[in-house]
Amino acid sequence: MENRDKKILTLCIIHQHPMVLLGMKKRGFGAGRWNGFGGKVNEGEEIIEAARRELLEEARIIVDKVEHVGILDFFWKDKSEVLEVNIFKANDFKGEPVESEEMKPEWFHIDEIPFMEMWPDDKYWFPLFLKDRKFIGRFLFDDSDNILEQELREMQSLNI
Ligand code: 8OG
Repeated sequence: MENRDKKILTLCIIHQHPMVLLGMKKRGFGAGRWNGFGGKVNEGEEIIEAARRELLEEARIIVDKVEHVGILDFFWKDKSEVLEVNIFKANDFKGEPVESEEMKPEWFHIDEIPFMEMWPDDKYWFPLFLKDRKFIGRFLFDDSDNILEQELREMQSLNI
């Protein structure tokens, strides 16, 4: 496990209770799914700065205060790649979300989150996210992105 190539990614979701801002991913990895905004962390970039940059690039909004709320590792049965997705929450932002080449933003009521059109793991951790909890976890997928194994733990802090 330790030798697998690990990619560090961000995922930022705006939560203005009772609404969350998601985007329809228009191209690339995860296309056709609703998700938060995010992507790969560049060399030498702080993870939190990467989260802010992706929000600006993908939704054209600026966030100041963002909270690191989750770390999820994703594995695939027949791939050596591991994704570490760092999940962030922001309540306030500047600007108006607009469609970019990558994402089409839309607000959803927390009772109407489109889990059927999201990554299959999201329905497990989103309830913790909405309750302002912190969490870590790992999900193992098959090559059709079905979950084969999972672990999810609520944490007091992510300083592990
Ligand atoms: O740069 P790129 O768009 O390929 O980055 C992938 C984005 O998708 C990044 O924000 C992290 C996010 N992501 C995964 N896996 C999962 C997942 O299982 N659930 C959710 N909600 N997001 C994921 O890479």
